[in-house]
Amino acid sequence: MAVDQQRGPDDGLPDSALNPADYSSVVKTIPDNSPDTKVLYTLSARYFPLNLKVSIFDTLKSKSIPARNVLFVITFADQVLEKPLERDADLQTLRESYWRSLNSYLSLYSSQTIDRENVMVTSTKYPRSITKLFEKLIHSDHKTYYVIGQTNTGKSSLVQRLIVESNDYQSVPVVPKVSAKPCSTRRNGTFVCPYFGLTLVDTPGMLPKTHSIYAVLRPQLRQSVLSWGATNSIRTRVFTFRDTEQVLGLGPCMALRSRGHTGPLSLRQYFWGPTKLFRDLAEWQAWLADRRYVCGSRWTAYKLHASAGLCDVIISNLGFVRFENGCPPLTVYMPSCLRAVQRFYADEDHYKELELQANATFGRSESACASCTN
Ligand SMILES: Nc1nc2c(ncn2[C@@H]2O[C@H](COP(=O)(O)OP(=O)(O)O)[C@@H](O)[C@H]2O)c(=O)[nH]1
Ligand SMILES: [Mg+2]
Repeated sequence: MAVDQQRGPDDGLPDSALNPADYSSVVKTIPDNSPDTKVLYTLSARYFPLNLKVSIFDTLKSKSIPARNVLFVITFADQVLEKPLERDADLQTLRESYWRSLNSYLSLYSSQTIDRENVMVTSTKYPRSITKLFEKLIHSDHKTYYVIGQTNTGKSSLVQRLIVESNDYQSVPVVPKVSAKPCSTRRNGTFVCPYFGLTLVDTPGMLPKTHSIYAVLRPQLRQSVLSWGATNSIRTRVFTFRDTEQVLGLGPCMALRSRGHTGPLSLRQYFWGPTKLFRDLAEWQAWLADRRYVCGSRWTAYKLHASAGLCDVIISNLGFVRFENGCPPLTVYMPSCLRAVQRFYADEDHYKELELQANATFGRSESACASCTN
């Protein structure tokens, strides 16, 4: 069977019509009072962990669906690795690490914990990862899964490939369409593999209206940002700050200011847009105010915690910056409605997470931001 990749929805909508489903309209389609229904929650490794909607457990509880029925699938594992995934052992290591991370992140907000068994890691570039997921699904008792998650986190790809995996696809008349263009899945699609009794419900992609790039960027740009995320891997750059007033711009939504730091800064980034070293502050201020990209959101300055060892700063829906050689006490500027966590590694697999606390807020009023999201 040809695995189908279409360029965009064929409903004639213009490219700028990015209409993400909201969280409540997606979960509303999961039947009430259905303790046997399961949820497969896709979390793209690119935005992990900030793309997890922590309130999912409460929502499902109101439908009598227990937390253990949620299977977290970390997709796009290939996008955040330097080497291709080639061995099941690597998959296992990743799974351990994401499981720990999920619990560490959740502990910032709730008392909920997740079992290791309920975390899987996949990449369409490593088909064995999908085989393993498939085996897990067919060995469970009740096999109806709602596949939910943010737009462009690989939900439709997963459903498509699970159907292929079932080798039962002749009995499945259509398979879901996959597209790099966000919000291509407009309504639920139910796919049944009769032989295994497996039912997969592919849902439209969600995008949070707050705490995300959706709330910040001009509408025409949201789409290209999200599509960019589906097709680009991380990049490594080394920057040298030569004086104390330089600013590093990471895409149009984040800047690092180097006051007090002059050494080289080795960064791995997964960010949309160009990375530029600004020579002086005035130029940077003009850039931040550039209304071509960003709605008139307020901006917040956060002081990063200094760290001698490896650390990451993860920004909701945008990506992450990794400080390879430790982090100097930089100030990071970003639109106030985005969230960020800083992650400190004791070693590759052990780390703790801290949400960044705002230091100062400046710029235009919040209301200008809201008016741009329509
Ligand atoms: N590199 C990579 N690309 C993927 C993976 N999963 C999906 N994609 C691509 O990401 C884009 C969005 O996938 P899609 O399944 O439509 O996402 P959905 O919006 O969540 O249904 C498509 O271009 C897919 O080919 C993955 O594991 N790795
Ligand atoms: Mg889809």
